[in-house]
Amino acid sequence: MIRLHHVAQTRSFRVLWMLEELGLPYDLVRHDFFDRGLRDPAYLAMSPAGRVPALEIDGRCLAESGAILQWLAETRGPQLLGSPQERPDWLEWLHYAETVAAHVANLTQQHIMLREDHMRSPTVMRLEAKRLEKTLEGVERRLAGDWLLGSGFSAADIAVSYGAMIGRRFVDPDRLPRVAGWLSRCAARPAFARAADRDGPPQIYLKPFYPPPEAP
Ligand SMILES: N[C@@H](CCC(=O)N[C@@H](CS)C(=O)NCC(=O)O)C(=O)O
Repeated sequence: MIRLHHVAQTRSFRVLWMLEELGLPYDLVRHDFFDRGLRDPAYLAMSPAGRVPALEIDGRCLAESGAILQWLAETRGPQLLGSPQERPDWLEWLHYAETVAAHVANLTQQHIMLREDHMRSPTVMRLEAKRLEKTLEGVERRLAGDWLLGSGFSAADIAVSYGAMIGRRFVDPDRLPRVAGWLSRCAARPAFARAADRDGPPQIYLKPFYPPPEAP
């Protein structure tokens, strides 16, 4: 039995998509981002920081989306590990995904979670949007073919593209044509479409774009 603890539009989408790519049967447990459910002691026993994703698998519960993707690829989907020669690149991208996602998370806090204007910092919002853009420029420079690795689609694409897709709500992607093409190829995958169907109604990002505040 595999059971994914999930909130729509969050990093647990990475795992949802990976499970669909692998064609594995799984149960989905939906959580609410805005109630205190993720802080419940029973949930904290599964996910130390009370975050999603958490995956019940192989008689335990595993947190951290990067670790989960790696475990799934190593145990059930070697075709998503990239070629052996590219394993260092695969690992680099798997972790780069969190370099991207950290800025997305900060922007999400600033634009969405902090509900009152006086709680937000326009300086942080502008800075984080620039820093997110820099991480996506890094992807733009490295993308040479259809996928992050020369050997083809892998879990690295799943890991990094989640942050890039949400990141487009904070950074104008028009300046990053290779990233835009790569994201279209990701979205065209049948497993992505199945995961998107199961993701659930949007809870967090209700606008297509959240512009940075004007500089004074
Ligand atoms: N590095 C962790 C980060 C997990 C994480 O922060 N998830 C967010 C959603 S994207 C979350 O659960 N936030 C709930 C909270 O902060 O209370 C991973 O990749 O799984």
